[in-house]
Amino acid sequence: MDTKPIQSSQPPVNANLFAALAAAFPADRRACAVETDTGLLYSWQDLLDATAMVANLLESLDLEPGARIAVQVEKSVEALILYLATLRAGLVYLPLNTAYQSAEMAYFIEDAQPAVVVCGRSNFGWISKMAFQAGTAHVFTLNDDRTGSLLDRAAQFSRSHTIAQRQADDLAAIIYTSGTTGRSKGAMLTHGNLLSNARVLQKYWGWRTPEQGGDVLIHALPIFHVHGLFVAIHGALINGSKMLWMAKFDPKAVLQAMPRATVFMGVPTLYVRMLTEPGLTRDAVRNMRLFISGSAPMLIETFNDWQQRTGHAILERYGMSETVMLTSNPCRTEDGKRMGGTVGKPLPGVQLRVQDDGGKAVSVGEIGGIQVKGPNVFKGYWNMPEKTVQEFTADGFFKTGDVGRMDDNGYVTIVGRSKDLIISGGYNVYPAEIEGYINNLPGVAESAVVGVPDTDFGEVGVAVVIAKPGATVEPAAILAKLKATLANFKIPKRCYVVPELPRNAMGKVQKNLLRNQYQSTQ
Ligand code: MCA
Ligand code: AMP
Repeated sequence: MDTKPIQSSQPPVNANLFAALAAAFPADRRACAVETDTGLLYSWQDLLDATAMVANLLESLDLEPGARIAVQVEKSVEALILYLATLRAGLVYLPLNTAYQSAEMAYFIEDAQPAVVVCGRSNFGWISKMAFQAGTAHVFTLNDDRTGSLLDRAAQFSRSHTIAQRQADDLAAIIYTSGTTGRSKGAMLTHGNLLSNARVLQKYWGWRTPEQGGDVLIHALPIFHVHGLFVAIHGALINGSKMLWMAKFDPKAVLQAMPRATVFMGVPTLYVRMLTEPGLTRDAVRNMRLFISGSAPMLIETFNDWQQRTGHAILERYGMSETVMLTSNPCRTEDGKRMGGTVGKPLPGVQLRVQDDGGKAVSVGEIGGIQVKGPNVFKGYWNMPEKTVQEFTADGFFKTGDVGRMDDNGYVTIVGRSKDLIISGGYNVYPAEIEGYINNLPGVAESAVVGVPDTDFGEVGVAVVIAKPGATVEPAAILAKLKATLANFKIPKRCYVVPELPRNAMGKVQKNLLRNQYQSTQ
């Protein structure tokens, strides 16, 4: 008997995320896809042409499958095009916050071993040196004024390009997220992770296709983290929705754009800042359909104030770099009511459970560690197989490090974190990393960094430092040294030099006591 498998004449389905996004572009390719705050207009055809040219350039470099394209550039539509082109070429996108300084960049480049690095003109000198030393073959520039060697080179390539064939399990991006030990971990996300999440959110948040009247998204977040890069961009593109593109968040500019938009996404700080604008009225938001918040806890006061001023209940959702979006408050009434103070219910396809320290499920309403499973959960940490194993349970649930409870209607409330993490204005700051730098400064014996409440950023860091016997250390000098080394959002807002730190019987620093002591020292 002939046991040869039957060959199908059908080409395999392409699981490349870009293929799904491009398939959703509206039939009218001349329509505007992205409008910038400087008045530039990009059509859907422009996105297709430009991503083809950049993808052709990347493919001409003959990179290994799975090669990383590390990008530290200011927000621009060309940066968006580079992201999409990287997907299109089947390569792995690695975005880096523009606030990162040389020590941070050196770590990412050494760890990820990117084949290509793209940076702004003003950083080319030091970044290219660092990258070439680490074995990177190509360094391009991309500036926020549509210039740079990446675009110069891409201009020589064709606008025609066949989207690279990828499996759902192939890597699409690596997102670095800080670790409790102070060492950042690269979360490996696949085409399948990102596409499944984008499709679930498209339905759950009731995005309206152009045929259904269309949505218009105000995009005011940075594009080097999950919120701005994936949730916002995929949300708009997979739905053929136009984006009003803002290089930086400016509350007045967002308010001005609202009459021409329907959806806004922000971290709580953006809502807090918009609430200080007298122009935030029911009339200003008359055209808006949906306000979404996430990345950090939203105070119930902010939720209530927003509802009172605008008539809109903000939809709060919860996610992580490792998992993209996990839970969401309902958008459509048939899915339930939006409950302020909660992060809503597990999204369709996401299994979420709350367990005690002994690995047993807690009762409804009881507090425990949040664990998740689903097609959105990442493939593991780059180059850290042991760490990856540690973060999953034996039955395949990812341990989020968030502490919360679920009520009998399935709504999840996050009450804290078992990981020592500060979330400031939507950015994560790991005290262990900052303490490591402080402890290495001359004259410092030890330090503890804790998060305290802040009206603008939600939470900010405070450093408490012990000097070595006989040494004198100045708080201002410590902060100045940190500022010269670390990303600006990581710098503690205040620093105190004290004789000793409170410790428990085991000798461990009692950070809860420090939090209480320094919370009202603004
Ligand atoms: C700026 N500064 C900050 C922060 N941002 N300090 C603490 N926390 C911050 N987040 C400091 C700067 O160091 C500077 O200090 C001063 O504030 C002004 O800086 P500037 O750049 O002008 O600030 P800004 O433009 O007002 O920025 C604030 C911001 C920004 C708009 C809230 O931080 C932001 O865009 N945050 C969003 C972050 C985000 O997208 N997160 C999503 C992560 P100095 O004057 O002393 O130098 S994705 C995620 O978390 C998960 C997966 C999820 O669920 O979404
Ligand atoms: P990241 O490392 O940037 O992916 O941040 C993920 C973390 O942000 C989560 O583990 C949560 O601690 C936090 N987070 C995200 N969304 C929310 C939210 N809506 N409420 C409270 N915490 C959130």
